[in-house]
Amino acid sequence: MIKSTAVPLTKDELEEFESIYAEIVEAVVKSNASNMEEEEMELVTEWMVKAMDYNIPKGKKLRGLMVPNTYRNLIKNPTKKNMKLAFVLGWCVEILQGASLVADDLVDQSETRRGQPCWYKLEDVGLMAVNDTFMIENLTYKVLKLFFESEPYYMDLVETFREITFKTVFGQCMDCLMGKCNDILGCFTMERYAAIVKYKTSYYTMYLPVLVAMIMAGKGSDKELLQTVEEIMLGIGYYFQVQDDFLDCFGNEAVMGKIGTDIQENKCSWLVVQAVQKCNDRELKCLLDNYGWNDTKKVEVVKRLYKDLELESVFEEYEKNAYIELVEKIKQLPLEIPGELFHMLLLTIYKRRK
Ligand code: GPP
Ligand code: MG
Ligand code: MG
Ligand code: MG
Repeated sequence: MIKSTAVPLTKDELEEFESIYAEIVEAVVKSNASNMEEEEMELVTEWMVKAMDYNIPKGKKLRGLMVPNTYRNLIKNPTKKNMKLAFVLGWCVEILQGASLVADDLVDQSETRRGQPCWYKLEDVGLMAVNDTFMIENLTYKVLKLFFESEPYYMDLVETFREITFKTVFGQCMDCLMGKCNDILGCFTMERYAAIVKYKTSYYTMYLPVLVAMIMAGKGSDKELLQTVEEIMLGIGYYFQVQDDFLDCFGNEAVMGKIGTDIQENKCSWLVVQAVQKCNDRELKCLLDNYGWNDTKKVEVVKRLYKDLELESVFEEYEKNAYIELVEKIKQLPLEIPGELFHMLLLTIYKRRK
């Protein structure tokens, strides 16, 4: 493993990033108060803050931190004001992520997230979570407006968040449609898997944070450069989702803070695609009989089959090669974009266990 020479965020900067969250909440609360004068609406603001605090700041913040990280490596000596804006922009990505996770846990029927019950699982939330996904998603645009409206690149940011969210919901739709498929051989192919991952995960997880930082840094209109960056980030995103799928079955729930549901939900997961490719006729029959049921015994049978097919070592081999391939691609990046930065981003997820 080679070390990256990119400039990481300092301890002070990490602390500043954390502390800006409270400032963002304060700004939207204040904006609510001046836009909705009815006393009753205070209850809404109270609920909003509760939904925000539960769903936004408690994650790894991998995506959010990528924004200032990227900005810092694109602009050598950023002003204090712009660095702060990069932190706020990072939180915008985290807000969108918060909304996405609330929706994802609903459709995936998950139990826990980030070490706590999923939002929709709370007694006083339930299906209100559907409205809360709209609320949290819209907060992304509220925060953009409150902090970026006077910047020349404001509309570019809005359009970018909108476009990428649109791609993500298409990916989620495809992911859920596969969950209804009972033609294992026809549905669980590598090509289909790649399409789902590109849309549901890679765009918003990997390309969005880098793209918005590039827009802030004035590098958002070089089409060729953007295409190169898109390709590399989609590659890293694919690797990220393969890890997520592997951990869904083989990860430690306590470390990850979430309990896997891919087998129960009949997901087109990397593991099932690998299994289909390795299965003999008997094993395929076993998969057909047991995959996609919310039944502990059946889930155990599938996990046993994955073990027998040695999917853990298939994953280890994949991970090793994926890293080497991605580093090779990064080395070929043009000079106007700092390759070390992408290497640093890759290292933050390499061999992750959560
Ligand atoms: C990951 O799928 C994809 C998302 C979390 C995207 C959500 C986006 C929306 C617009 C709803 P996953 O279900 O494997 O993630 P996890 O394992 O974290 O539940
Ligand atoms: Mg999920
Ligand atoms: Mg999902
Ligand atoms: Mg998953």
